[in-house]
Amino acid sequence: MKKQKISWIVLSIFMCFSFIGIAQNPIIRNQYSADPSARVFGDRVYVYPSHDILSTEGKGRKDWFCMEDYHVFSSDNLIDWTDHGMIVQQNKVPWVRPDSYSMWAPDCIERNGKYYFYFPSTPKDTITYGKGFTIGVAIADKPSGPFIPESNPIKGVKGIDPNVFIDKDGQAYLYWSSRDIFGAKLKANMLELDSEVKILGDLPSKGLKEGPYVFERNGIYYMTYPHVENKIERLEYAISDNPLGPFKVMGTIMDESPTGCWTNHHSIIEFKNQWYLFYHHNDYSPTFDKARSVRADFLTFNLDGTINKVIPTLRGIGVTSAVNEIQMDRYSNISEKGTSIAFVDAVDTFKGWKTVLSQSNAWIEYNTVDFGKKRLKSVTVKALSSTGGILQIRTNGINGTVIAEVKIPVSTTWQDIKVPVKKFESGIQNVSVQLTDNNKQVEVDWISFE
Ligand code: FUB
Repeated sequence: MKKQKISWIVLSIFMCFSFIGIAQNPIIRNQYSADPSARVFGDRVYVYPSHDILSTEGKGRKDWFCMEDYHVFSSDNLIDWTDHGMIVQQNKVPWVRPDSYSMWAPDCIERNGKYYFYFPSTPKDTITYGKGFTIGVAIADKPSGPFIPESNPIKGVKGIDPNVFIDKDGQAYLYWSSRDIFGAKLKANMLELDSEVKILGDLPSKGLKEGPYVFERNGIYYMTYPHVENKIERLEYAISDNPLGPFKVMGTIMDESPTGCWTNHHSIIEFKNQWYLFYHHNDYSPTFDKARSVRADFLTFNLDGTINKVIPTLRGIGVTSAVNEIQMDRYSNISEKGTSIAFVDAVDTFKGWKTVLSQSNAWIEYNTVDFGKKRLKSVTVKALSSTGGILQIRTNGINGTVIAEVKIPVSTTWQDIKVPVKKFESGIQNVSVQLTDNNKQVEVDWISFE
């Protein structure tokens, strides 16, 4: 190995803590994460989420949000996500109470080659800044940091969930929430308000609103926000011809979580001519909704600029290479009967999920897999079965061509079973796995081609 290559590897180890390499939802798989603020900087998407941790004795409030730092993640293909490590932590910010565990939803924006990271927390000095949340800024020369926190929070701001929007004319706006949504102009230094604070009062008056996220498309300013119309939050939007309104309420972007995750919090970006919604759900922690995980799905507009409702998926975004592990449990389609999804290890949920096929013809399908041009000769299935069973693997979806038949042996431990691919279809394919026999049960962790 050349010396230059060795030093590059050493450098990468110091700069990036892990390479996640996963396309499906949730996209962040090495920790809990929430409130994703996605931004396109250069040819990469950067995601600045909150970092949920579980409170323990003396660390945060029991059964509540517990957050002590922020990481940033990035990807150039929306599949392989890099964790660039911790960028800001509560006990390194001069104005933050070092044991506040209140580093809630952040945002980041670029201006003149500097990256401004906005974050809410509770101050040490409540006489100067008052009780409750206020918002501070940390500045970096690169989107992945290092970020240097300002000594004081922004004057005149009380609340959470900062969001910054820079208009075409260069004017920057800061939005935040505290039951209602507030907005003000920012000075060119991005650190001070440059106008009166305005309550954006034309949004729904009943129920909590938070997590503002503003963007502009074809001259329409979209104010998007989680809102509690009933019991829990759903994502809604309003539009205007001005960044500070008045806004006209338009409708829902994403319905309430069907499994009751109380919060949702999102951001919307366009990347390589496709729009995306980043949001969160409590995938790794289904019984505790303060330990959340970031997801992403496609977002589309109608010709008149209205937003089509986004139905959350497990499949998520991005093209998965056939030579990587294809996690079928993050499916795009599933048979009505006989297929279910479960954690591989209910104690350590970060080990991910498995597909359980438990009756004949039960199937699962995973879309947008890139088989490339070069013939792939074999497929490996990571499977576990107490009964044994035969799986058929197809490209072109569940009604497509059977490209391999895999005999899964009886076993009490996970096995990698490799068989030849009988027929190869190149390019982007939807892959399905189907159990052929009755009275059998086969669990599949992933499949992968070579
Ligand atoms: O993550 C803590 C809080 O929960 C955020 O600030 C809100 O937007 C909600 O997601």
